[in-house]
Amino acid sequence: MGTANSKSPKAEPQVVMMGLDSAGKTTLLYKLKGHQQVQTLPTVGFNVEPLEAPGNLSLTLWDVGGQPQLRASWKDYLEGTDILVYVLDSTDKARLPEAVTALLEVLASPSMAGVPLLVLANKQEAPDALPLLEIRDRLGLERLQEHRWELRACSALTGEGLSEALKSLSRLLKPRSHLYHL
Ligand code: G3D
Repeated sequence: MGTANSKSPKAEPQVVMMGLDSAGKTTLLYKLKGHQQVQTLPTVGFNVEPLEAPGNLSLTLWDVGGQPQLRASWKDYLEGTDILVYVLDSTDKARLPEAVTALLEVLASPSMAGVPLLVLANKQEAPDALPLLEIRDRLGLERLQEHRWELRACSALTGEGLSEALKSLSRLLKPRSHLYHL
């Protein structure tokens, strides 16, 4: 995605991965991809990291916590997004409301109309992780009318659930799949 309004013609799916800081996004990508130079673009004021992901996916990684004043410019960066991957720290009960608010704000952006959503409930190997059903309810996923979505449990630490997450990603990238999965 690079800079705002600088899209080249689309060759591969544009995946935006978001979540609060410490959700585990970077760990997740390292696990999926192996080591790769992560380049932060500090000029835009939040962390935006372009990366290549398995399956010829062009991926942009965002931290969305703590910068509400910058959210007005999101629409410039979200344009052309094919799928939103939202990573949650399943152990961070205190910041779950903030994570939900940030997700709903992103989904409300006009650029996100109809864009499918994959929620990754990360850190599920931790003994104090919230169960998936509770996460589904707290996020209000079943009330999302305008987005196809899937919710997957995973652990970026152990790698558990990541192959299923990639399958969900390809399924959601296929147009007109209308199945909703837990
Ligand atoms: P971010 O890129 O979303 O900001 P990071 O998050 O990938 O930097 O991860 C933040 C912290 O969470 C790191 O711990 C990382 O090791 C940990 N983490 C990531 N994924 C998992 C997981 O699946 N399980 C557990 N238990 N921890 C995870 P540190 O201690 O380095 O801050």
